[in-house]
Amino acid sequence: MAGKELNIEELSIWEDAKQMLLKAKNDGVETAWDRLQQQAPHCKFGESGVCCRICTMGPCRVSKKAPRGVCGADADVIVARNFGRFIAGGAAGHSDHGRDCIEALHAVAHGETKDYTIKDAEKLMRIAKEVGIETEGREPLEVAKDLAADFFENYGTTKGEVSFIVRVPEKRRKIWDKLGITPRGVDREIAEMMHRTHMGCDNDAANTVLHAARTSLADGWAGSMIATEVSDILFGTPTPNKTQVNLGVLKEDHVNILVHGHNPIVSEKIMEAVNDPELIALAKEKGAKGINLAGLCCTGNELMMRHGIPMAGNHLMTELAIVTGAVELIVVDYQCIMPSLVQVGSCYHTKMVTTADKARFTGAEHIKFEIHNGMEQAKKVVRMAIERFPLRDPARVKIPNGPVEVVTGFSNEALLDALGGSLTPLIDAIKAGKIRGAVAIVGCNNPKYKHDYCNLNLAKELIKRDILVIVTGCVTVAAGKAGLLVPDAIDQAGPGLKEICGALGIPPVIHMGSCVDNARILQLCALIADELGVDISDLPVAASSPEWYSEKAAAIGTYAVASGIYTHLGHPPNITGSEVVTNLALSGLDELVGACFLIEPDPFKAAELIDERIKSKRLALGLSA
Ligand code: SF4
Ligand code: MSK
Repeated sequence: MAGKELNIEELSIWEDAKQMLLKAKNDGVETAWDRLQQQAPHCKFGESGVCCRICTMGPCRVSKKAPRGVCGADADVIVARNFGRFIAGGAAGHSDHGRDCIEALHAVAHGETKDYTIKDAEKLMRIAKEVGIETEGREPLEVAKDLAADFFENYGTTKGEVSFIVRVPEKRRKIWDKLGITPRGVDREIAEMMHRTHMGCDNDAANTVLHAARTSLADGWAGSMIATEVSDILFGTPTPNKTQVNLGVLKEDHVNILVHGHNPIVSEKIMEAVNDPELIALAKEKGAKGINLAGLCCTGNELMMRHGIPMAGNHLMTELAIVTGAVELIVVDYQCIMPSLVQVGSCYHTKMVTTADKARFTGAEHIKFEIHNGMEQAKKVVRMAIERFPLRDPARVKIPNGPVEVVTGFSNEALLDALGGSLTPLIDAIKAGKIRGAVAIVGCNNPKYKHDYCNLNLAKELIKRDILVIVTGCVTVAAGKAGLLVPDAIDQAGPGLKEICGALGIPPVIHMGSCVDNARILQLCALIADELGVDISDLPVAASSPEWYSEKAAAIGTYAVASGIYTHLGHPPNITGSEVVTNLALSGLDELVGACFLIEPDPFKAAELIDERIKSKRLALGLSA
């Protein structure tokens, strides 16, 4: 470890994290926090976005002394191009995940697999009808063939606009049409972004940023939305259920398996395999009491939402979960998986297994999952974990105590159920000022922040102000660990929110799923806007990603803004080297799409500023502040 000794107290707000950071130090295990220190200070050119590497006349770093790259591109053009590619990366991640879900649906519909089935046929029919597919008198599998085909087309170039455009409020569609940012096809917008940002193409920063918005909209209203809806069709639409979070969900006397990544296609089969009686018997033969499955990050969110599988931790807990010394195996699909997990695992007896050809890790075992062999491969993985149980060194095991209870599973369908079948009670509560607004706090951890300090404090501050909070992704674990995801948390809410959530028996912080499930929030906003006959930008709502790190989080933030939702980030993307791009992000977009970004690292100040915005939206709707 280079540099001065890290002060563990300053790294995370959580006891389980601090205990494992200390253990990591004693065990000689390097973590993200150590490597952040080695990387600091970060390159200022990179940080402000003015480093261009897109051709070999460069790389060019522009500055006051050398304001243009070799080709003549200035800081605005370079920053906009870098930002555009950043968004394209995030949109590609979510949307390729969505494509994998469609491939699974296609295989099920065509009878190419017995390992996956349609779990929610009612939702299949409803969604198919919504996008204009004939459902009357037809068998679900026949409809599924057409739905898969329609969704595949959402990725191409000929459709003209994505299928879920039908969900977009009329006023919003007009705004997009006027600006020329209505999303046509996922792959089309991403490919066009790569084209535009090739040397010598789009050399107008604002024009590039608008295409970044279009690319992100293809993610939100197609790639991510398709991923969510198809996952519900294949694995069941979530309904409220109880489970537990934090590292205390690991069990000392069990074989512990962690699932990590994003796509439920792998983790669903692992979940079935850990319940296989033969494998449970084998685990007992090896001296364990059973097999314990827990989730990390968004694959964890998917299993938690649908099946109440406990969650071991969020992004910055992934290395620390292995440091417990109690994990036999971690099985991953893709996205947000630190390459370091292989090294951390090798310091203990933990095996890392990869499952997707597009996400292999040197040093990990690769067990390729395909739609036709998911169950067979899952059993192989679980068997491998069991075989490793005898290799565990009990002297090196330390599992922090005390998992915390959470209530999860709030799909839009489940929320509507909780509301008695219609949005009216929610809208009435908003009109009466009992619920003053709603904020989705989503996204990641980033070791540049004290782990979960901003995620948690923002949520707490907002519910105090009678603002309903919705969480997805890694923020879920922060809210869960603090006890905010249970109905009793209404005691920490303002009087109005307390009254409404108390009457409905729901927590003041609602868990809606994984990163792709932010699409559920888009749909919910659209439904409320339609009900009120206004645009999404007129609603007293906001989004926030206080500790974000990934390209995907930036794509989510951008589609939220482009959909009319004011969005807070704890820190800016690498755009500050361009006045044009920064001004667009912080104010210019407000004039164009009715929303913009707010950058504020302090969660208390952020809560104040978000509250101001909500007040202004309420007043504009003729409601009390
Ligand atoms: Fe330099 Fe222009 Fe090439 Fe970028 S595109 S590396 S600014 S010459
Ligand atoms: S996993 S994108 S760290 S939320 Fe979706 Fe967590 Fe952010 Fe990944």
